[in-house]
Amino acid sequence: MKINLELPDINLIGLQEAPIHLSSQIQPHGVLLVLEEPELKILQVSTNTLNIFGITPENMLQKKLEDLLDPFQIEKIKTGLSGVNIDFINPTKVWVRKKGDEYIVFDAVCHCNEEGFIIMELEPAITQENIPFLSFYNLARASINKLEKASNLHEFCQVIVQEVQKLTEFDRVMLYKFDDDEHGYVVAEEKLERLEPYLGLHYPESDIPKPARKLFVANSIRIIPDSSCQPVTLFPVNNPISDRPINLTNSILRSASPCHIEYLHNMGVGATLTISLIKDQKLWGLIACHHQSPKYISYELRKACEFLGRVIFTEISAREETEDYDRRINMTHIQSTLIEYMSQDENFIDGLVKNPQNLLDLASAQGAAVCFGGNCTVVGETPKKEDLNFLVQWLKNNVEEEVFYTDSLPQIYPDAESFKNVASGLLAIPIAKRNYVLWFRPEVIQTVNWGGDPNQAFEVSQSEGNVRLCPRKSFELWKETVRLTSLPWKDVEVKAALELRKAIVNIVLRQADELAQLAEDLERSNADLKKFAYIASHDLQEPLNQVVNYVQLLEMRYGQKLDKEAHEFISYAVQGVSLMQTLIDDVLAYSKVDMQAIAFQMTEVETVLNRALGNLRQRINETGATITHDPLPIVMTDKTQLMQLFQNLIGNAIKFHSDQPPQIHVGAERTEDAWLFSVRDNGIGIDPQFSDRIFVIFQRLHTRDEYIGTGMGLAICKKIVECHRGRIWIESKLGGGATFYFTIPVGGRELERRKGRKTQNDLFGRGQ
Ligand code: BLA
Repeated sequence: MKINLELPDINLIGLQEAPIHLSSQIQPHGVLLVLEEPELKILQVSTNTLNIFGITPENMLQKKLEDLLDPFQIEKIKTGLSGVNIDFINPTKVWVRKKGDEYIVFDAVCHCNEEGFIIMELEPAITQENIPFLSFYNLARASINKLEKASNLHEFCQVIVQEVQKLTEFDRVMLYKFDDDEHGYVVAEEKLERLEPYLGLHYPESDIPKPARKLFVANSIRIIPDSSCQPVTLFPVNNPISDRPINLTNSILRSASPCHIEYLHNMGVGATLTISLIKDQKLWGLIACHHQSPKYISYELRKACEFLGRVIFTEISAREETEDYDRRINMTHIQSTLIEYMSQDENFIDGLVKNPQNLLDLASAQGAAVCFGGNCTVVGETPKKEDLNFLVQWLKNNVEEEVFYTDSLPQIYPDAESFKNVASGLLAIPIAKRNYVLWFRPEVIQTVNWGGDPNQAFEVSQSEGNVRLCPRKSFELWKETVRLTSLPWKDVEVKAALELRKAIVNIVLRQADELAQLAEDLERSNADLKKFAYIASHDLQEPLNQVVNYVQLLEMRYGQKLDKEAHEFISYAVQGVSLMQTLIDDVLAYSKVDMQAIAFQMTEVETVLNRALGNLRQRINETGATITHDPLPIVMTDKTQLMQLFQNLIGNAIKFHSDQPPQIHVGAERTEDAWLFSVRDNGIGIDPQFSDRIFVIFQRLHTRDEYIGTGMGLAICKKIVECHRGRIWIESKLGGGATFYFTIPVGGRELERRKGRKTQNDLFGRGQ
């Protein structure tokens, strides 16, 4: 809560969080004794003993408990103290002789405090009998029957306050619930008609400071029977053994802090009874009872209320959980649909945004954006793209958590004011630092009804060097309109976003894994191929040579003795061997084309082409081929591979000539980011349906009888082009000649970027 104070150097937190359990003061309607085990020696006593017992506090300190109570009661108390649960003897009726035959009956309640001292508190008994448990039960049962009939949570809360009001007859009974930010509001109220209603009013966090909340978790019922009473101090003030104030956390008589007493006076309250409602070890809310005048109720009745509080609260929790459960089931359904789509799609972002409604419903948002790699894909109502980019930048610099959310973005990121209509609320999950999934909620102008001005929840007063807090005087309805604020993000929604984050991270990781696996497989198959090529060239070459040598020997030595058919067979064998040799060479050539092995350098294409033509000279002459070309550029390539590429393509064009002498033209054309080369011929062409097959390793469209060759040439071409990050394809018609196209990107991406920068420098002048 915002507090406007002009006293910056005052330790507000210290004042708000004063240790109220160490007050050393109690309410005067009872007597408190601090006892030391095992003899139950009296160490401290409240200073009202003279009034109540007729014994001065000083005299009390000379005594043991057995000097005060009769042996039967002492026995009972000692048994209780040595038992498992001290509460079994609470309360014990005890008779203390005041004078002569005058006895006073008390309800004695004992507990052992944190420091190991026994604290016995005596409250005047209303009846002399112990109220049997059954009456307790009957009181509670009637209420529980009614509660079972309540159909919803709201009605249920209303029945609770009605029943507690009937049991206790307090003027006003409220069910007060804490919100996530610790302020609270009245969700149900039963009151005398003439009192002004507090139902629906909100109260600032500071009305019930942290230490008070902590006490309420430990000690779940508390009574202030007379807010105007004068508290009494303990004697001595400090515990004589520890030399410190005694810890009164679980005391029932502990005096309320003066600040709270003032608060009650300002509110016109004479007595209060407060029952805590605890869920998962946290204070969920309170049943707060007010009476305008002093009012005392017995320990038993208080216990009955506490019991009722516990039982009914189990029911509240169960009902809350059912509502939560239904919401969670729905969430889980939405989540799993999203995750399913995401993992089916190659690009998980498509999976997310393909399902706009689910993405929005997951966080009950009106807009969402998936920002990945500098690109934002949006669904529903979102800020404009430029605004999103700045917002993402801001998140990058300011958010480290796995999830970030606010219901008032403009307050922490002022630029958001311009798009408050769509994004006053933001929920964001960062993925791998630079990427985000964002959800947005519009501004909702809410009017919050406060019990008094929350910005002036209290004042700091200074008098005679004493600084203290005073609660506000007015609790009148005070309306605060909350602007630049969206509906708050609920816990379930934040959790759902976190779950989605986990799923996305998993998918991204899995895809990265798959890519790495693919790369690894590829590397392995390349390595296998290289190994094979090595073996082929060395180990196979030798037996092959042997075959050739012996066949030739056979021909030389026995040539005359062999008939014509035998000569024919020998020539087939030689042909086979030479084909096999070409095959081996080709596989070796193929395996050498390797991304890693590429040596990029500035290459004059014309020189390279001439070298290829040189290698093909004999076949050019044999076929009478003419080869022309466009002016050729200088490009970044691997010279040897480019030469091989031209040699294969032109060799191919010569091989598949028609009945005309081959006419081949090498073209070169600059496109935006590459050189486009072409090799056009007037040969037999191919049926377009085979356009892709021809580039596959060992694929042949013709038999060896028609055209010799291994079917490796074009596969090698394809690999060379791809190693240069280019593309290769053919355009052809059967009988209509063919044109092979391939591209060589200009200098690779890196070079392109460097060049771009240089041009800019040139434009704007260097050194600026
Ligand atoms: C305690 N304040 C409380 C309690 C309630 C409230 C319910 C505990 C009940 C009790 O011990 O009686 C507040 N009571 C409310 C509210 C409603 C209500 C919000 O009926 C709404 C209908 N309080 C202040 C300031 C201080 C402060 C400025 O406003 C000073 C720091 C203190 N409140 C304060 C303290 C206690 C308290 C110290 C604990 C009292 C104690 O047990 O000693």
